[in-house]
Amino acid sequence: MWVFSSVSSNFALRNTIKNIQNVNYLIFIISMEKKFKRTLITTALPYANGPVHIGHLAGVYVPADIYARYLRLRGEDVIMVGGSDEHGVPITLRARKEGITPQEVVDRYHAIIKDSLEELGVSFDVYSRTTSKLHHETASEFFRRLYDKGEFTVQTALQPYDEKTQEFLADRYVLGTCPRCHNENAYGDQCEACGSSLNVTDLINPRSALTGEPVKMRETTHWYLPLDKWEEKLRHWILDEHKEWKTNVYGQCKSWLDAGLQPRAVSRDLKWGVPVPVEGAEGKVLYVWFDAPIGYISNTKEILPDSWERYWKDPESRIVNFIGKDNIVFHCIVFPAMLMAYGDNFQLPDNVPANEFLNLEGDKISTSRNWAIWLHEYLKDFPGKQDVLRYVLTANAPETKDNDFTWADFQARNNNELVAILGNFVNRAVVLTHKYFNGVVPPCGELQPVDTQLIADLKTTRDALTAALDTFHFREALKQAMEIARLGNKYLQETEPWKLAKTDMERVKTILNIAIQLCANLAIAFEPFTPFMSKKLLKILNGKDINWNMLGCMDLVPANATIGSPELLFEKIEDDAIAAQLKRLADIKKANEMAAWKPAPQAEEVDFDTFTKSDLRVGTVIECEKVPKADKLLRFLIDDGMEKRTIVSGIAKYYKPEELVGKQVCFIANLPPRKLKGIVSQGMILSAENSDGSIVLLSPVGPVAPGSKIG
Ligand code: B3M
Ligand code: ZN
Repeated sequence: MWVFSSVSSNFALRNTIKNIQNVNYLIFIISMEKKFKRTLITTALPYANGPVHIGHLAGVYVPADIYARYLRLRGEDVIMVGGSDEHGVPITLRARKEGITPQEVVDRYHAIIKDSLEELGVSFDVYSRTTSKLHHETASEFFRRLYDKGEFTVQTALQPYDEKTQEFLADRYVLGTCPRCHNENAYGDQCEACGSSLNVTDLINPRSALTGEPVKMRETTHWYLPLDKWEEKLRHWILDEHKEWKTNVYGQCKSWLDAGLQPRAVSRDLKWGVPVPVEGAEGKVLYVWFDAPIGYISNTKEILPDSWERYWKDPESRIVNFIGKDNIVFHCIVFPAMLMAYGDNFQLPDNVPANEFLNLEGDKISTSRNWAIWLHEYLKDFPGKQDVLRYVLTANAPETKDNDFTWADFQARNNNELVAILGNFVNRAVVLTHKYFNGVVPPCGELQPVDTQLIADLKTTRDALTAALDTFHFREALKQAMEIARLGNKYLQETEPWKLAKTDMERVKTILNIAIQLCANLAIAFEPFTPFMSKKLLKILNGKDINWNMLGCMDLVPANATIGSPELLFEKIEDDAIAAQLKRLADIKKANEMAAWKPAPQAEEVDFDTFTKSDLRVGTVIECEKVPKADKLLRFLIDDGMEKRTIVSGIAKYYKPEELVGKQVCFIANLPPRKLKGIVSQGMILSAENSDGSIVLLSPVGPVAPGSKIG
C-alpha cells in the first residue's frame, strides 16, 4: 500500500495564476487563496413526481458530485446535502392522475430517486425529503419568524375556484381555450400547443381540470414577500460583488433586477404542503418555492443537529447551490431575500453555478411525454456502467448553452475515449509491468529529456485541471484529466519499451516506473469524474488514501511494490445495445404522435341520394406491380365480377405488390377514367390514413363475391 502526502497546494494555484489569461478566473483564484474554512454544497431538490433523468444529472447532480469529491480530495471540510421536493402542484397532479394519494406518489418516487442517485455514486452526506417532520418544523418556524417580524404584506386577489369540489384551483388545474392558437386544452399557466405562457385570466372559457365545470373567480387572501424591499441589496450583492458568477446566471439576475422586483405570494390554497402556521390560515399551505429551499437548511440540520449553523452562519463558510437554469430566480433572488428577511446571520450563497438544459436526440426532455433517459432504467440497461454516463454527461455538459445527448455520442465517447485512450494506456502500463517484471514496479533510473518533458506536461495539465475545477468548468477539467492519459499513450509510443526490452532493460525499468506513476495520477485526477474506475485502478495499484496534492508526483507507487493483475477498466459498447435504446426512443415518439393525433373534423352533411351516387364495390386483386419510374404508384388488375379493371394507386411506400395479390379491396367504380404515368386508371382504391400518416388499405372482414356493392 502506498500512502502519500506532499507538495503545497498553493504551488498549483500560483502556477495556474501565471498560466491563466482570463480575469474572472484570476479574481476567483485569488479569492480562493483567502480560503474558506468549509463549504456547503446544495443540489436542487427534484420533484418526487417522477424518477430523475439525464437532464437532472447533467444539470445538477453530476457537477455537484464532481465538485464535492474534488474538495474532499483537497482535504477541505465539505458537506453535500440533497433531498426530494415532495410538495407542490406537480405532486398532487400526479396523484390525481393515478388515483392515489400524494403521500403514495412521493413515497414511490423518493425511493427510486434516492436509490438511483446513490447507485450512480452521487456522494450525498444526506439525502432527505421535504415531508419530514424536521423540515415541516423548520419551514414553519421560518415563516413564523418572518410573519412576527412583519416581513409579509397581506393581499386579497381573485383566484379560480371550483364550486363543485369547493376548492381553489392552482393554475395547472385550469383548462381553457388558448387566446393565441385556439387549442382548447391550454393550461392556466401555459399552452403546450403553441408554447405561450399564459395567466388564468387569459384563457377563453376557463374550466376546472377536476370536474370540467366552468371556473368561477373568488377572492382569497395570501401572504406576500415584498421582494422590492430587498431589491437594492440584491443588486449590490449580485451585480457588484459577484461579477465572477457564470455569465448565464449573472445575466438572468441582471434582467430580473433591471425589470424591477414585485411582491411574491408565499402561500397557496392547497391541501398538500406545510400548513401556514398562523391563525385563520386553514386550508392554506406554504408555496412550494417558499419551503423547498428551506429544505437545504433542514437537510443540514438533519446530519448536523448541533453544528449545522457553522455551515450557514459563519462568514468563513461558503455555500454553493447547484441548480438548473429554470431555478435561477428562486436561488439568486427569492431565497436570498427570504434569508435577508430572516436575518440572524444567515449567509447568502457564494456561488450558483447553474447549468443550461440538456436535450435528448434533438428534442426537449419531457417527463410528461416520457422523452427522457431515466436514471433507474439506464442502471438496469447498462449495469456497472455508472462511470460511462457520468463521463458522457460531463464531457457534454450544458455549461454555457443547451446541449444535446445522443446515443451515438455516448457510444463514441465510451469506445474512442474511455476504452481507446484511458483504458488502453492503463492496460498497456500494467500488462508490460507484468510481462517484464512479474508485476513488481521497477525502480526509476536516470531521466532522459523525453521523461522530463512528460513530467513537465503532467504538471501543466494538473494546474489547468485544478483551475478548471475551482471555477466550475467541469467539461474543461475532464478534458485535462483525459489529457494525462493522452500524454501516457504518447510517451509509450515514443519510448517503445517493448522494443528496448531486447537491448536496454535498465531503460525499460525507468519507462515503466514512469508509466505506473502516471496510472496513479490518473486514479487521482479521475476520482471526481469516474469514481468507480478510480477505485478499481487504485486496487490494481495497491494504493489508498489519495489526495489532490499527490497529483503531478512521480513517486506515488514505490519501486518494488507488487501490483495486481491487469483488468479492463472499460469495455466497448456494441451497436446492438445502442440500437435497442434508439428503438425505445422511436417507439416513444410514435406513441406520442398517436396520442397527440386527432381525427379530422366531420365533413358537411350530404343527402342520401348524393351519397348513393358513388358506386362502391369489392374486388379481388389479380395482379399488382410497381409502376416504372414512379416510386409512389402501384398498378392493380382487379377482378370486379364483370371484367378485369386496371386501377393505379399511390400506396407503393406502404405495401409490397406481391403481398396484395389475392387480397380483396374496396374501390369506387364510377369515377371517370384518369391517366396516370401513361396508364388509364378506372377507379380509386379505398384506404384510410393512419395517425402517423401511413396508408392502410380497406378490405372486407370476410370473403365476398367480386363486384359486390358496398352500401
Ligand atoms: N423542485 C423545481 C425543479 O425540480 C424544484 C427545485 C427545488 S430546489 C429548492 O426544477
Ligand atoms: Zn396556444
